[in-house]
Amino acid sequence: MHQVFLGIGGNLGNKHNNLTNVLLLIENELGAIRKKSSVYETPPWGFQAEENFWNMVVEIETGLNPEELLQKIKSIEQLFGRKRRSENYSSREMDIDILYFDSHVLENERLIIPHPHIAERLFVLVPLTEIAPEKRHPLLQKTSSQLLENCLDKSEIRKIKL
Ligand code: PH2
Ligand code: MG
Ligand code: MG
Repeated sequence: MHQVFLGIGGNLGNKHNNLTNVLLLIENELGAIRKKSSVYETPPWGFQAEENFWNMVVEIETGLNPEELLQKIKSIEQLFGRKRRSENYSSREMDIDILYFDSHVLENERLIIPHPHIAERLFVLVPLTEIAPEKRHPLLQKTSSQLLENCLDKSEIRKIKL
């Protein structure tokens, strides 16, 4: 079995329902959820949009390999009506990113693991540090807490009381 951290988020549609539903789909299709962060409201990072995101991070245990996991993630994203709206960042109903896959380092045309932007994004580091403060980034060799401390992103992110 593999320990995988997923970053989840969206800024279109009913964000509360979408997160509730995606957690069920993750449990059914990808693997058991071992840890689940709080949900955070976060401003769009890297592009302009009206709607803020709701983001969270979960730790799952899966028997899938990275390619199988990616294929299933894409099918799940499509269930939420996600369409490729542009080559750049754009608003979306649901995005599921593989942050870490055990401590593997992997790069091909479809997939880069660890996710290349972990260290730059408060919307990832805050929920990740909440559930895995000591998890070490296999390339940067820093824990989530250390990455958070060094992060230059100063976005205002807010824990949502659900
Ligand atoms: N995802 C992006 C780009 N920007 N900003 C926030 N706040 N949350 C996201 O999940 C997000 C983003 C690309 O996937
Ligand atoms: Mg993403
Ligand atoms: Mg993605």
